[in-house]
Order: sequence, then C-alpha cells, then structure tokens
Amino acid sequence: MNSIYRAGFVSIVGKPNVGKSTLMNKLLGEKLSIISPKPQTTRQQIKGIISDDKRQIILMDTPGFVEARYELHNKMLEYINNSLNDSDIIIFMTDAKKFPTDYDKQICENLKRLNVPKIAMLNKIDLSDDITVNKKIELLQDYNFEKIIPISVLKATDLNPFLDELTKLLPFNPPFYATDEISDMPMRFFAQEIIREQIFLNYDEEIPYASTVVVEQYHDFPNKLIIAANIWLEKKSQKPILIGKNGIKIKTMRIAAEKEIHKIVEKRVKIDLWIKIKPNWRKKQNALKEFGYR
Ligand SMILES: Nc1nc2c(ncn2[C@@H]2O[C@H](COP(=O)(O)OP(=O)(O)OP(=O)(O)O)[C@@H](O)[C@H]2O)c(=O)[nH]1
Ligand SMILES: [Mg+2]
Repeated sequence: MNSIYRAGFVSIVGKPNVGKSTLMNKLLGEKLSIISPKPQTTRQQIKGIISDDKRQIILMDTPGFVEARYELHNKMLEYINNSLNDSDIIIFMTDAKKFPTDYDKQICENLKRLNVPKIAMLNKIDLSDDITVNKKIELLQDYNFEKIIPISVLKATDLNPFLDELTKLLPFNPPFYATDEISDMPMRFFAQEIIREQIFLNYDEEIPYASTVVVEQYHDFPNKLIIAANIWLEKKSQKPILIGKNGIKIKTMRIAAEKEIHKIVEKRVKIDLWIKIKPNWRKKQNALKEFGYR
C-alpha cells in the first residue's frame, strides 16, 4: 500500500426509521444491517467495510437516537456516541417529509460541535414534492453541513459517485481491516440479527420491542447449518402471542429466518427456537450484558 491510500470511519446517524440501515446495505451491495418498517430496528453499531486498491471506507450503521426510557436505550445511545467519537466523517440522515422535528434540530446542534466533515442526507424524497424538498434543504443550511444531499436511497441506482465524495473526505491511512473483509462480526451474529428482523417483520406492537435473540448453538456443517436460539421476552403473557394459534406464528417467522440465512450461507438451514422470559430485561444492565449488548 502506498501513501496515497485513504481509509477511515463513516458514521450514519439520525432518528429511527429514516433509512440508515437501507443506506448502509445499498452502499455495501450486501445486506448486513437488518431493516424493517418499524422504528428502533437497529440496536447496535454494525460495521460494513468497503475496500479497493485506493480506499477503505468503514461504514458504521447505528441505532436511531431515542429518548432513553430503558437501560437498552442508554446502551443504544452509547453505541451512537462511540461511533461519533470514532468518526472521520458523519452522515446525518433525515426524512424529507418529517424534518425538522425538535429532536432533529437538537441532533443537528449537537453534531455542530464535532470537528469532522458532516454530510446531511435528506432521504425518502420519493414520498415528497420538489417544493417541500427545497424548503427542507434551506432549513438544513443552518447547520454547517459540508454537503446536503436530497435522495431516495430506496430508488437510487448508482451510489458510486457518493462513495467517491466520501473518499475525498477521508484521511490518508493504510487500511484498518483486511481488504477482503466486509464486516468485523461473524455469521453467527448476523444469524441472530436476521431472526430478530423476522420478529420485527412478523409481529406488531410490543413483541418486537420486548424481545431479543441469542444464538446458543451454531453448528456449521459442509452441507447444512444448524442453529439453536433463545428468544427472550419480558412477560409470560407475550409467549402465546409469539407462538400463535397452534404454533403457526412462530413457525412462519422461523421459516422466513431460515430462508433469509440460506440466501447468505447457501446451504440448508435449520433453526430451533426456544422461548424464555426475563422480566423487564430491557431495564437490567446484567441482562443486557448477557444478551450481547456490551
Ligand atoms: N419510501 C422510502 N422508504 C425508504 C427509503 N429508504 C428507506 N426506506 C424505508 O424506511 C424503513 C426504515 O428503514 P431502515 O433502513 O430500517 O431505517 P433505520 O434508519 O435504519 O431505522 P432504525 O434502525 O430503526 O434506526 C424501511 O421500511 C425502508 O424500506 C426511501 O428512500 N424511500
Ligand atoms: Mg437501522
């Protein structure tokens, strides 16, 4: 590697549900971060690594900013802050229709204090009109963003020019990770996330929020993958909702997760799910640690 190689860390931050994980996956060309129409889908920092012979861009998808009501929220905010502190570039993402909420303004004010290049992405313009978008661009001009990019990440076809813009803002560094790595986390972690994603997609109201998944066994054979995972809930009353009549709900969810994991590992996938209760786990530091929120 020569001295013109650029490498660095890029945080994607913003409120829940604005499309941060969608952007991360689209830039990577791989589905690393889980996505759902519900807010607070992402709960940890997820790194995605893009490398070639000139650059290494380490994207950090983060949970959305939330008002801390549980210890889990404090953890989520800690992951965002750690990402921001490690960043060479910050992407602030917001929803073109909804910007600016009071919370958006507060986030933008706080970002002003961080002395790195910041880019604002006004996302979901496919759901807005030009007049609204232009008005929102004007409002974003109050916050010292290097660039303001109106976009529909969902509809965007070529994000390479954007990656080139990011590269120009990166410092000269040798690569931080092996250039054939796409993530710093093992497949076992992504299997856990995919099961959690299917809970977000298959259940309404409290279940996605009151649950978390821990893979207990991960047996990767040449022609099949066998996973045993615990789904932790907060209350006994949530168990029958998760299972559904005659076990149909949980079976549908499990099969969907098996299919999604199969797409990645390209072998037969069998998941065994066990339901467990830990009252108020979201409020307990020890439980969070045990469930992998470190
Ligand atoms: N219409 C439209 N929907 C989008 C766009 N980008 C993302 N979405 C949708 O918005 C929803 C939320 O997307 P995510 O990527 O999970 O959002 P997030 O910001 O990571 O959310 P959290 O992880 O909860 O903080 C999903 O249903 C996406 O398909 C867009 O450009 N247009
Ligand atoms: Mg997300």
